[in-house]
Amino acid sequence: MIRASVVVGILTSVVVAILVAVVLVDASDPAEPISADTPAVEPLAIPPLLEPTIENGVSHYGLTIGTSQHVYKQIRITDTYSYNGMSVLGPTLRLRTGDSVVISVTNELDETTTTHWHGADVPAEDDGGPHSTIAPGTTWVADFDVIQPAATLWYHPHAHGSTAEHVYRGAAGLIIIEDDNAAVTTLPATYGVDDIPVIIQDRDFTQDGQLDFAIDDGEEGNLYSTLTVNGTIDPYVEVPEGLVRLRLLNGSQARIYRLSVEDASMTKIASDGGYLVGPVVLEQLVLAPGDRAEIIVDVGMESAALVDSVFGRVLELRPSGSASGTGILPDKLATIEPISESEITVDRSFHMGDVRNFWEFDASWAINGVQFDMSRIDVSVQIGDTERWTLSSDDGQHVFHPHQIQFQILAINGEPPPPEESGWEDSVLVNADREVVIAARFNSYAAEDIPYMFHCHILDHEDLGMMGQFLIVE
Ligand SMILES: [Cu+2]
Repeated sequence: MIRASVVVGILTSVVVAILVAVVLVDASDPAEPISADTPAVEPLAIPPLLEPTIENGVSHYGLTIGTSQHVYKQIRITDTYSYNGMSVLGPTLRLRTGDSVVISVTNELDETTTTHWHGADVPAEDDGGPHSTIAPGTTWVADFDVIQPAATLWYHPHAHGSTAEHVYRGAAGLIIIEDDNAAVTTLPATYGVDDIPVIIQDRDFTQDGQLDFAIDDGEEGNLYSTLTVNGTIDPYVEVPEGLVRLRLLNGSQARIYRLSVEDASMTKIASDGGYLVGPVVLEQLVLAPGDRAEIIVDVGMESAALVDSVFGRVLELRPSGSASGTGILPDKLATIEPISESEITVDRSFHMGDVRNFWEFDASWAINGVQFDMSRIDVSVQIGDTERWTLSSDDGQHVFHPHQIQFQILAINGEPPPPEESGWEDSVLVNADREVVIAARFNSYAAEDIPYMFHCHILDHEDLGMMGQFLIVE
């Protein structure tokens, strides 16, 4: 027998769903894409490099997260979160493979947060996940050696239930790792000149210019209608003619970008975890939340533009005319030892889906049928093993992101990945039309006490429970 409350629940769900559908049709997309034909007005903000103090060969960095104010739109002053007193976002950390680093993170917010080093191969207690909370007014210290190759990583809060909001309000920054790879020394590498950080995030603003934040439990998460790059709306950046490197980060809550370059070629040189084997010329680059990509744009005498399929121009690359870039694109960038079938010792499957009961209105995002529980270990990995994970979904867009490891994609829908997805990755798009098989070597740190996370990087889904925990045991 069906109880009356269940019937009322179903009817309410139907009515609310219809109302929501009527009110929200396409509200998240921009009114009109920005044309690349007219020059951009605002110069791109470049986050400063954070200088370390060096003691006994150890590089010490200090980050402080707090509230701040930023002008996104003229006249309006918007309340934001940031690191180190910036108006929004945080400074860029530039590390080097082999460095020993200590990063202290002080929380000046009036709520608990964390700071996670996304893509970094670090011990679990230094990873900054939901277990490494930083209470208001306290400092948490991460202490690790940089043991991975050159890559563009990022840092952001990761407290369970508030990750989306803290990132949305502006708490995020880039990490650049450099190394001694001799193959790439001719690439553009002057930060802010021909090596440009490009942090892409969508936002909505209230009438009085404040950030309008919401979690959407739907299949796509919450999409906003204004695009920002490093906190700037529709920016330009002056660059030398010749090769320019863009370090792209999708720091958005949920939006997936489809990027191209107008009036110049686009060549991908690096994925999440570092350089590809060789450069790959691309027509379009799909950048899901959490993803990074390094691209080279060959800027001529006229402006080129990074363009998104929905928003139009993301960033105008304007030749300054005063300098000529000296960068040269090599044929070979890095050596990647492919993970072979014979190396694989364990197989696992991760299914990403909605486990709500039929009478429930709100989605219950889960992995393998269970929602996040900080006291439950979902997976134990033996250190030294190489594991193959099959990632699938039956509804919604998901971005599978395990902490600590960089993985290789073995197959997408049973086919080998294209060259641009054949490097090291830490985040990968998964949906009903895209089953992905990945493999990773677990050979750096054991984590017997504090688990690492694996989760969906659509932050709405993550905060709503689409996250699990793995240990790496001796
Ligand atoms: Cu998801």
